[in-house]
Amino acid sequence: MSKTPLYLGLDLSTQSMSALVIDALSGHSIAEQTVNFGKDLPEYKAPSGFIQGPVDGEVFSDPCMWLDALNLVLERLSKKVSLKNIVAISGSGQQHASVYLNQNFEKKLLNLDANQDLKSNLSNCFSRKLSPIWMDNSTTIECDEIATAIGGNEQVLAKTGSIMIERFTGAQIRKFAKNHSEAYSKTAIIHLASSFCCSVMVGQNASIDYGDGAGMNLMNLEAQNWDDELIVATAQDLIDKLPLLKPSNEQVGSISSYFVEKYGFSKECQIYAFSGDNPNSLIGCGGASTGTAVISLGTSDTFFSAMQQPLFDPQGFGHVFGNPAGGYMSLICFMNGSLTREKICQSFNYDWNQFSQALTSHDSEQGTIELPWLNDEITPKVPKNQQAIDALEQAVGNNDSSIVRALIEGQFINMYLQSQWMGELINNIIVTGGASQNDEIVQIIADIFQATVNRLETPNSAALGAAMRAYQAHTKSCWQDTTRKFIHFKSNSSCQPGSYNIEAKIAEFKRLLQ
Ligand code: XUL
Repeated sequence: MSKTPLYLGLDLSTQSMSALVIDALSGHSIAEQTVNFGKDLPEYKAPSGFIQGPVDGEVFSDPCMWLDALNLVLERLSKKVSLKNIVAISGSGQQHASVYLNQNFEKKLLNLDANQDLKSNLSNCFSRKLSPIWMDNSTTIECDEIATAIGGNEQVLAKTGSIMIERFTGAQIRKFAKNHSEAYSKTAIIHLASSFCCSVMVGQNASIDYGDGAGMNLMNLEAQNWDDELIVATAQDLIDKLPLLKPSNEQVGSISSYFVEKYGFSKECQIYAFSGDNPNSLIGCGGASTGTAVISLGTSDTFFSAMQQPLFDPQGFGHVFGNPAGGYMSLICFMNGSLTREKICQSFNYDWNQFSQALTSHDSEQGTIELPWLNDEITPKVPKNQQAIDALEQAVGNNDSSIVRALIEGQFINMYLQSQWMGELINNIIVTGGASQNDEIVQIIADIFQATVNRLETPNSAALGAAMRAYQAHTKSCWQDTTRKFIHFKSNSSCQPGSYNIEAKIAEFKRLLQ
């Protein structure tokens, strides 16, 4: 077994908990384990990691399921790697999800019993059984109330880098405080998924980092502190219930003795602040510095990149978070991602090979484009587009597969247009996520953005980013060296831009919008 220093990245995502170990000498990942919530923990009855709430738009996850997953992933990992060689750990959590804990939490963390699992240790520490997660959009009223109290969304944008957003934590906290005031008053601390997991690993309440903190509509981006006005407008006594805000490379402490006893970690192993999945992915995709954008093609598509200055999206659809490597990062999230691509594929009864063929067999120069919103969209905020839905149905009837390319080009023209506010010159794009395996989609991205597109060796960019952050903070290496050491592209997968008449396509897209 390896004796070289190892670094562990944990990733608590919507559907799974993963652990990835990197070797500081070789610069490669040497072990990876995943616990899939649906498959491995079926007793939580959350096949994709979440459950719908009783009210329309409510989406929750069970934080006890996350604890069980942490036990299980570490148990599995301990069979593959000697955990005593891990010198530092950091982690990643799905952004915006919040965990509500009572006053038992802090005391209990100090005395975790290694003969029991984490859930049994911490079961009486929750003041709210379930955690609202990023898919919850039930807080429109609370968003309006907070924005009005602050003097409008322009003010919220200027303070936090985003207008009030339903899934962001501030509006979620307000809704809980309003509807469950007693349980809210029994809440001693509110963590994000990331800082909750970090607290458990270190055995004390951990801070929230600037990367994930910026996704709450509560942090003043420039002051890098809780914003007094927003805190007051959100809920009573909220300031007493929030952890401190700290830089992402903060050394939180040594690992809790629970993990030393149970899994054989070294008691010297250091824990560094956890962050959100998008800030971690920025690092784990090699996007720590400006000039490289990341496109993650998942359930929803996201586009993000490092930013020197906190420029804000004047339309209010995009977000600015803290970049764990320092400075800022932009993020835009599109609801019409893989679900829309799947819908197109299924409408024609295609498999993914036939879908790819449909993309290549139609020329982009001559082809038209279509608005890509087969489902409601948040960037821009528009309902699903009936014209596009009808056009797809008609094309299926006529067996005219040119619509496949028209819709996919429409997706990335929209992404191109919506990313223009960032004002960064993008020469390189890293694509990650399931659909990044599709060569034709990758070529369309290269053409539209006129950038070189690369794919990564490791698909789990959030866990890799967390492990890299642990390495960087522990060794105090510079980000350039850290990126060079751990980011490896898939060989022969680089894609160069071809000629593309972007102005004509944009004109057509705008015409369709009218
Ligand atoms: C970003 C967002 C999602 C979550 C879950 O704002 O809501 O990307 O971080 O991955």
